[in-house]
Amino acid sequence: MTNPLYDALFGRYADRSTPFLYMPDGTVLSHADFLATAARFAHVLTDAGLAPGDRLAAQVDKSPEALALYAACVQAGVVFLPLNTAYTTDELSYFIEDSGAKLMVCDGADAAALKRITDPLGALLMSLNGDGTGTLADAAASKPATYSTVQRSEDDLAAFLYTSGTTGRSKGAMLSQGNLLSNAKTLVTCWKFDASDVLLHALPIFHTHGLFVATNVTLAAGGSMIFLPKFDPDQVMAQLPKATAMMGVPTFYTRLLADPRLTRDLVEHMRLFVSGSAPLLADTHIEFEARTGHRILERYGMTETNMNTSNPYDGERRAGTVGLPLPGVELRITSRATGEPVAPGDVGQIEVRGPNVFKGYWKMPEKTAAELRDTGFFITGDLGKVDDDGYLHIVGRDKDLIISGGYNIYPKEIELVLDAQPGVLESAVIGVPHDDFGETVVGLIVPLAGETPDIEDIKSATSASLAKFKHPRALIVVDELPRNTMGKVQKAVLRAAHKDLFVPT
Ligand code: MLC
Ligand code: AMP
Repeated sequence: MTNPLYDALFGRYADRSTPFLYMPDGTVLSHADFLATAARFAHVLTDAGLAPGDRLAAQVDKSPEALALYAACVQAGVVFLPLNTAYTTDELSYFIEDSGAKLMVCDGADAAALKRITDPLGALLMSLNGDGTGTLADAAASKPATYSTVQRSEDDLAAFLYTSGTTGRSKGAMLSQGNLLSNAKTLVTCWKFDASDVLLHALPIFHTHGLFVATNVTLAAGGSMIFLPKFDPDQVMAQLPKATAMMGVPTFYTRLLADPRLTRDLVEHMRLFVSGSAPLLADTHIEFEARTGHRILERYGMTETNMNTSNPYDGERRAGTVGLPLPGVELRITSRATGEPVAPGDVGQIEVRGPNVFKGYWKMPEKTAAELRDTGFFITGDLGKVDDDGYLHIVGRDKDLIISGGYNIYPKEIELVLDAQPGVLESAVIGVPHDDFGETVVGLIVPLAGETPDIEDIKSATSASLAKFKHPRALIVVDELPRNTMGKVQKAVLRAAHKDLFVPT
């Protein structure tokens, strides 16, 4: 039986007692122990009636068991749908229903609230807590430590990751085994990962960066990870001496730089620092090199495509650029009007094609057709240009998107909530520069004639329905929104007017 993703990432380590996860409390989990847990979980999934191709949604704290659930899904051929732990019950309800998930795995503390959603949808519910306990773990305890891996091909789906959209409705990006595997193999080669690597892992494991880049690359190389629950500067400083590589969003690097404990001595032994998910300011790149002697390797990717470009491991890592197309990835810059390539060096839409590009959006053929051309090129929604040496510079976004601390936030989703509040005529949500998160959310509210909206009530309403990272950090009441002759809100004007709100002047 073959299952390309399982075989490459997990199967070959099943009987190895080599270290896989170093936990902050000093415990070490071997590859074999990790895979035994995954196999037991796979039995639970199969016994619960999940067949290959069924979806399993998981909103669980980061833990070895949470990662084993991913491995279990790959082994049982189940499509893994990880969800941000910050999502509210309102948000989760959409993902469970839209994906048609057959099983939802959540923290025990949320089970009662989620049962009210899963029951009417006919989905099963199990719990897995941050300490590895829960009804899933209970059911797994009596299962065998080996599982007969389900046969899959590279075309079969391995995961759904939901990404928000400009309409406010999230889209499930369908990722195949081949998408994930091709990218993992490419990155192992390009970034020279091997079994001696110890990756400092402080990212969440419900997004591309923490799961499909950091984890898959480590697994594909046979290496190990220092598995931290989150980015905590004290833990990171304590663990850096034991690591060979780290991957992070730019906020990790600005926070490290703000800490006097980051010294050349502390990280001299490190092999690699990678940044992505949001723009790394050239200043951060330069300051990091001056302090540590390391040039951060910046790369560019997205949920739908995994990684597209990377600065070179050996060649020049150029600050302010996201490097060169990865092997196997074709990149072109096109005109928005014609869809044809622009002149060399000109700015246009960034399009990519390759084995890394997803299979489309779940049950959304029109959205898929709008972004994924028949030729296989995916229109990323990012704007960029390629310089004379082939390095890609991202110069902006053609999509109304805010990236805060590496999390994507689509203004439309917040505007829909603000517009529905009493006393509100309309709203506009923008991203403004923020010295810690890169960008942060600001909401502009136009009241209905003669009314004074209650800002505290509006904040409570956004808290109830939207994940915390999406909450506007400022809500500003304005008389009207600037519009162009077509009647479209001029967000650039608003961004310029409020650009200094969250950066020290
Ligand atoms: C947490 N908060 C955020 C936030 N993260 N608010 C805005 N943006 C964020 N990213 C909230 C918290 O709930 C808290 O609210 C307050 O902000 C301050 O919290 P904090 O303690 O400073 O945050 P922290 O827990 O330290 O988290 C910050 C962070 C984290 C940057 C470490 O957000 C993070 O790990 N980001 C990584 C995201 C990621 O993995 N992106 C990859 C996507 S994949 P309060 O009210 O309680 O104070 C992708 C493709 C690709 O993009 O190319 O990789
Ligand atoms: P996501 O949908 O969460 O996968 O986010 C993908 C988006 O993050 C991309 O379309 C880019 O806008 C942005 N992104 C990822 N990496 C970088 C980077 N290195 N520089 C600038 N933007 C990036």
